Amino acid sequence: MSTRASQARDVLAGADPEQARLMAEQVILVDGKDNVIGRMSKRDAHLVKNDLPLHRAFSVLLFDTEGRMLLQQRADAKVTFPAYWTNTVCSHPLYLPSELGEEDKGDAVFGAKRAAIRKLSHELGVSPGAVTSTDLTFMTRILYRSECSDGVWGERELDYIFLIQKNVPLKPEKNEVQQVRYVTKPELEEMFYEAKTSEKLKMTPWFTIIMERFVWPWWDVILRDGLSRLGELQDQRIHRF
Ligand code: DMA
Ligand code: MN
Repeated sequence: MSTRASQARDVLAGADPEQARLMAEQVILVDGKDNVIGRMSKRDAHLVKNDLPLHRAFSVLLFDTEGRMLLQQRADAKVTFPAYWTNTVCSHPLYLPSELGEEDKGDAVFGAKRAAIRKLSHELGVSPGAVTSTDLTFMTRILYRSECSDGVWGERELDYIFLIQKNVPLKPEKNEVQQVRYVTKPELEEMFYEAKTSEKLKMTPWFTIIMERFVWPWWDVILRDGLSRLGELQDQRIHRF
């Protein structure tokens, strides 16, 4: 291919068609204090050459009633971080009245909960009735930046962290998720050790941050008391990494 042709080649050329289609979704652009400043396609908001515009995201960590955490391995079809292991589900609230929180008195957390329920259904086949907004416990927000190894794609997000403890039937969507696995604390410690010491297993950067900074101690509380005492550990801050 000539240089000119390769320059003209779209960043999504060769991408999985369904994942390329989803790149048209409109994500919510925010400033560093989480004020909404606009919208952008998921595609444009994840390009390193656009300086990775800061946008709103969410990460859900679901525990079963035995206190095991549900992980997923991202599908090879994913444009960003394909085949990486990560927390139960992550995605973006979309620039829609329902997911901005406009239908809930401007409550952005509630908007993110609606998005989380939508993606639990889309990625893992959790029927929307099986997990409701009251099952989602909001914990905190993080702001982080991370580039994919391809140098083209990356993340710079203001990420809302939610916990769930519930046993739910799963039916993973193959275009999103290639495997799911419930892990105990020692099993996840082993996976992080393997990710650090070999190339065979990769963990997403945001899951690594969330675990190291927050979830290891939260997990002890969950094993002892379920989610009932976690309110004390919740905060309204934006933690920067
Ligand atoms: C984006 O997740 C959100 C975080 C917290 C990294 P994702 O790439 O899985 O989003 P989507 O499923 O919408 O592609
Ligand atoms: Mn993102």
